Amino acid sequence: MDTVEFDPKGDERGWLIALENLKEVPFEIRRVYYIFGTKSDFRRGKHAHRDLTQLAVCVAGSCRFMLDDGKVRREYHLNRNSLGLVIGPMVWREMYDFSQDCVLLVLASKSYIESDYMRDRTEFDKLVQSLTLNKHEASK
Ligand code: T46
Repeated sequence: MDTVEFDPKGDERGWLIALENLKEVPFEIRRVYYIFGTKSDFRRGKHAHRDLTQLAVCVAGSCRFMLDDGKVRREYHLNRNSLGLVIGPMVWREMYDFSQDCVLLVLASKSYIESDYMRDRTEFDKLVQSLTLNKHEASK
């Protein structure tokens, strides 16, 4: 999980930000979706993905992300359309504090597969623990 600052191209007409595969976007884009009209007192997400990388950007308005890889928990405020947030696999995410005008654009490395979602926090914590143990064993 990391933030990336895009380079807006501006002239007297206004602004443009371009995002390309393997350049600003660190993977091949397979899917695009956008989230809008979220009420400010609702939290979205509350899940992790087994094998998916995404880049999220608030192209209008703002929202906050809480990302937690089972060891480190961080909060991000996506409050400008030049700020992208890269979210790798095995990261618990929650999005909240959506402004009324928020349009959250998400670029994804894979098609939509419901079985890729882990929506149970206990299951996620167990998997993180076993992956950490396996890594530790392999490094011996
Ligand atoms: C994520 C965060 C940032 C589809 O049919 N196709 C899609 O590509 C997606 C993303 C969702 N859906 C359906 C599944 C649900 O019936 O749209 C409905 C809402 O999806 P969900 O409740 O998963 O939305 P969020 O905002 O909780 O999470 C979404 C993404 O699903 C998730 O991958 O990382 O945004």
